[in-house]
Amino acid sequence: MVLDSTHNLPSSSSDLFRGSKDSRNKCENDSVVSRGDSLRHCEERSDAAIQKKYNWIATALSGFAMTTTAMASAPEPWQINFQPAASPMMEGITELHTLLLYIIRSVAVVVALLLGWVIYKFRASRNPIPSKTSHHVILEIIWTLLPVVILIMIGIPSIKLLFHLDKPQDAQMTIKVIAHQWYWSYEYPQNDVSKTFTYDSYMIEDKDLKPGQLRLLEVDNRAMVPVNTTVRILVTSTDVLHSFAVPSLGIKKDAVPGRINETWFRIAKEGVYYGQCSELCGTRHGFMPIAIHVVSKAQYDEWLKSKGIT
Ligand SMILES: [Cu+2]
Repeated sequence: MVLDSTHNLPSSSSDLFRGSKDSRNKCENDSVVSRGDSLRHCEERSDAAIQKKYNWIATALSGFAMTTTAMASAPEPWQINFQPAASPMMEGITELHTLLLYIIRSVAVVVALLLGWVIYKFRASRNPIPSKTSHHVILEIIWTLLPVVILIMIGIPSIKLLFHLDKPQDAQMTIKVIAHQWYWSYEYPQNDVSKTFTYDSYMIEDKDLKPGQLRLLEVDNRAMVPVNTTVRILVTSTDVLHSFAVPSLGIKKDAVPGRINETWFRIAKEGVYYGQCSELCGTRHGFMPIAIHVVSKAQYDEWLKSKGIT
């Protein structure tokens, strides 16, 4: 799949592991220079490394060989796993998803083994006179407490994640996303209100696609965003319910006429991140994609200049 060349992602699973090892080594070196700051950075980096590792394991365990060479922010044919996380929100969602997978698989394995053991050990030929036990205090305590412990293990990280997803910490800029039947408008509010500008973003029809452009995903005017910037997104609609959804950013916000919903993201890699309207909004619901183009701060300033903002 051809995507924006600015994507600079690991080309194989061994690169993922190499990446985590490198970052660990760098951490060790950093900590010689300045202990306090570097320790925090070390933790952040090693968290990211561990998560990369888990993502790889989750992909492998799912039984499908998802190629790591074309990691991108668009869907792949036969993809069953998430798109690679491109924002802190999606990193959190992927992490929780991986935790849930481990828990679900453990429960499935334990139940299957228990069932097999019961079928074998208590079969009629071996137990002609079945036990008449109807109560077992210890067993009942265990099968009540165990699910409670599992639910707490799931509940704590998911509530933490919900709070994290809720609001941006000190957003550096705001974009207002306005949904229409069947296209998006992006409004860039400026301190000087007269300089606020808006433009429309329509899907490129099949007949107009250029080589390398993604069918049903590419648009004529992408939403432009600078890299490493916390962006507040305000979502609304002018006609019916739509939903602003970008999988690699972990965003899915309803666009409701007369209301404004809020979400945020922060993207660390330049590139193009694709999404689609995720609310059945009419006949052309499937033809109003979202393309977020993340560029360097210098390129973003250039683009702003072209819009008359200095
Ligand atoms: Cu829609």
